[in-house]
Amino acid sequence: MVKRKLAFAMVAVLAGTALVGSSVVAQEAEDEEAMASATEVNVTLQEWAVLPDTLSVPAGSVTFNATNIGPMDPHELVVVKTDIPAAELPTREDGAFDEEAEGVEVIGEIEEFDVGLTESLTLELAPGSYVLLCNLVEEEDGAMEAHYQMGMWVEFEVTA
Ligand SMILES: [Cu+2]
Repeated sequence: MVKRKLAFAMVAVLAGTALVGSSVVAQEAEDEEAMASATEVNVTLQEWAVLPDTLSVPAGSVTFNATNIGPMDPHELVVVKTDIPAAELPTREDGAFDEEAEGVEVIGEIEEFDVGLTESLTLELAPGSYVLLCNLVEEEDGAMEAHYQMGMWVEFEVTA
């Protein structure tokens, strides 16, 4: 009886492996399709604003092309799914947006990059309310300056 169970378990494992293999291939095909049909959003980052060229996109694959025009500071682009108004997001002690808080979900981000550069990120976005923001904090004349507090955020909508 024990032997029989083992054999059965082996078959289950093999079947499972085959399934994983085919779903990986399917996923890759889906990814390629998504890349081809991604909605492009060009986002300008500057002191102190996040300025996308559209405030609403259809759900699905979305490519953010973020350009940092400074003039001085590196910036980043964080894509947050939340129903909380953009100006009222939970913050940490240093003034930064709290990425771990209740009611917010960080979907993806372009890490900080320098003035004059453009960085891209493609995400699968479900319908809902989002905030695009820069969450850098730096010391400025001895005080902590959170880019979120300085106004580097914008509300963004993904429609069904
Ligand atoms: Cu910034």
